[in-house]
Amino acid sequence: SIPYIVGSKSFTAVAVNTASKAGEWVKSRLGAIQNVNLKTSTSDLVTEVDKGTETLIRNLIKTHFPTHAILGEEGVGAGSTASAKALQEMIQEEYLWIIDPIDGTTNFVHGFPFFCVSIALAHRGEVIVGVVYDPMLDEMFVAEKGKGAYVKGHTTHVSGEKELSHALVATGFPVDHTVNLPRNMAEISQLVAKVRNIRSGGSAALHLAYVAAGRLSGFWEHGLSAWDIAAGSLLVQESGGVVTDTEGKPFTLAVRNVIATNGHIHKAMISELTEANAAG
Ligand code: 2AM
Ligand code: CA
Ligand code: CA
Ligand code: CA
Repeated sequence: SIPYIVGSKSFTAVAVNTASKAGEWVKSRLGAIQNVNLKTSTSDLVTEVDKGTETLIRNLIKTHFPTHAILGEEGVGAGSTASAKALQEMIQEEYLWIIDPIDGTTNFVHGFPFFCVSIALAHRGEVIVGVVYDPMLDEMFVAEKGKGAYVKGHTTHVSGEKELSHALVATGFPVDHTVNLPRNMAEISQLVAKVRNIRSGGSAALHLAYVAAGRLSGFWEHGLSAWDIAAGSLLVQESGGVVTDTEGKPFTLAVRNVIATNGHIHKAMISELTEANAAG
């Protein structure tokens, strides 16, 4: 079994404390951003707060676990996702922290209060701790592999809707306008008439936390990276939900196109997505 405690330091305690400090910092910078830079397009933003917060998180993790590897969005070359090869190498590491200092940067820049800090710890490619922290609502979502998930002292459970017609689902509009956006549009057209409604809040990690907490019945998005989904995937699984790729293949950290649901609507959602793509 995996040791959750090394010396006196619990992995989960370090993840939670780090996310808390990072989230407080991000919140304190809301409305005080100095520089917004474009990465790949006018929809792909980064601020000095993203970079500073990633440095803060890296330093705190290194203080406690100097031998652990760290993969973070802003530590990778500008505008790039970690190459498949680099990711495959990194997930061999015994312990790999996977961090997104601000998930929902566009929201952060515009003052739309839906963004979070995402911190996960993977043991040889399997996520064992996942923490998503929303500093605006002061909600710390925490999951430990095999031990469940909780927020503010309450165990989280996915929602109970069994029919698509009763489901509230979310998606994210892809920044990549070539392949992923047309596909996503076809899927939205297909699903919007089948489900109760669709939301797009702009933070994949927070959407996953909301599936875990039963506030959304499901979520899917194309073109995501490991740091968007590492923590949130464990939250959903430990809350009784299901996470796969959009074709239904098992979840790994290398999956780009993700669907997470309460389990009951998983097959039905995948078949609607498949139908949308066949028609498109
Ligand atoms: P970010 O805010 O950390 O960049 C919104 O649909 C989701 O997509 C967010 O989780 C956002 O993460 C992510 N995202 C933003 N730009 C992206 C890009 N260029 N490629 C992939 N995902 C991106
Ligand atoms: Ca980004
Ligand atoms: Ca992200
Ligand atoms: Ca980010």
